[in-house]
Amino acid sequence: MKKSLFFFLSLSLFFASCGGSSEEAEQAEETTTEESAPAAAAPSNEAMLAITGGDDMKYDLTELKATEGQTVKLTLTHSGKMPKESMGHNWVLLAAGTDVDAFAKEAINAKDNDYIPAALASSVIAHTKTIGGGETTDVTFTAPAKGTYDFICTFPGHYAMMRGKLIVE
Ligand SMILES: [Cu+2]
Repeated sequence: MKKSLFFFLSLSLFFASCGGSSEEAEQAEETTTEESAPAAAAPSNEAMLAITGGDDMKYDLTELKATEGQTVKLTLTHSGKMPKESMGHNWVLLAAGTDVDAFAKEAINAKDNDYIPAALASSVIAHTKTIGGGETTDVTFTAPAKGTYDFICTFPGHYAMMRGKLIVE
């Protein structure tokens, strides 16, 4: 009896020490964990952009940058004192290939929809609401495919002065 028990124990020890397959499995698990961790915690996948418009009917920036697929939070600040009715500003990002002049013309008639023409909604990637002096607003969107996109203020008469490019890399 004793002899066969010893044999059984040594046999199990032998298998335990030679368990190459289970060691490999453990290593594989560790590798998987290491690979997935940085992607989940990557803070660079968000871009915080800020732009200001004033009573001088100008944006402080005419070029903004983002990376394709990034979550972009754009904050628009109206640094002036004039009310929304006479010096309203918004920030409207237009899809590639949009006729900016035609879009801005349509927007003039869309006061009830914050100067975003509903019929041309498919040309809008993202937009803020229209604000007056002293106000701040923001919009969050996913940066589109690599390319250069026009942004404008669609308040009547502003887009000729208030326009710029979002460069997506
Ligand atoms: Cu404006």
